[in-house]
Amino acid sequence: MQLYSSPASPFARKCRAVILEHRIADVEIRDVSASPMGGEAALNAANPTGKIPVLVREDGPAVYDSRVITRFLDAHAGGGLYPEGRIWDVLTLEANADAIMEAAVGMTYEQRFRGEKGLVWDEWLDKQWAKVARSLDVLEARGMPLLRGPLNMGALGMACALGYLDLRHDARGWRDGRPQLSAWEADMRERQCLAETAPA
Ligand SMILES: N[C@@H](CCC(=O)N[C@@H](CS)C(=O)NCC(=O)O)C(=O)O
Repeated sequence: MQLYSSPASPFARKCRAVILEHRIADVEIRDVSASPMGGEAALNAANPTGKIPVLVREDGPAVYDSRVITRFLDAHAGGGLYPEGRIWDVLTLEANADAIMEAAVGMTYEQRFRGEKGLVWDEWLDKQWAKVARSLDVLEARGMPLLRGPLNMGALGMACALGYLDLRHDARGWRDGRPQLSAWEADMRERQCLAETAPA
């Protein structure tokens, strides 16, 4: 199998982290170019929406998006990241991590692509950041037990989301006023599967 990926994508990082965490040997990472303004042909052929990540399989149709791939890979490796006893909490945490990434990646695109045209809408950027900030406040107030427990896919996804905030939106200072989340993230980034997938 091949995972269409790119080093800075937090969605693709989730999948690469699962591959490393489970030591999955039969997935090759292939870096492709993805952009809302047009990605490469092979990517569009594998996923008509032109988004990464995509898991291309020899024995079946391609699998996307990241939440489907992470679940596929976890099952492929025998499971563990989606504990049945907490499944709805874990899936909701992963969905929240993805929503943070969507808001943050959208902000990056607004600045990069619309910025080239002088069309950046600051109020829209702030409203996207508000989604991120509210999510992090909820985690700080009552999300820490699920983050700190045995490793699950929601926690892994959230670590990737926070890593992307550091990469692209560091100036917004997500750590301010969130000491528990900051300390948790500092521990998580040392895990091998996250250290080896850290965006440059
Ligand atoms: N919901 C998708 C989102 C993936 C996504 O937005 N990936 C970005 C890169 S970080 C992308 O491919 N952007 C290209 C585009 O928007 O066309 C998932 O979870 O896989």
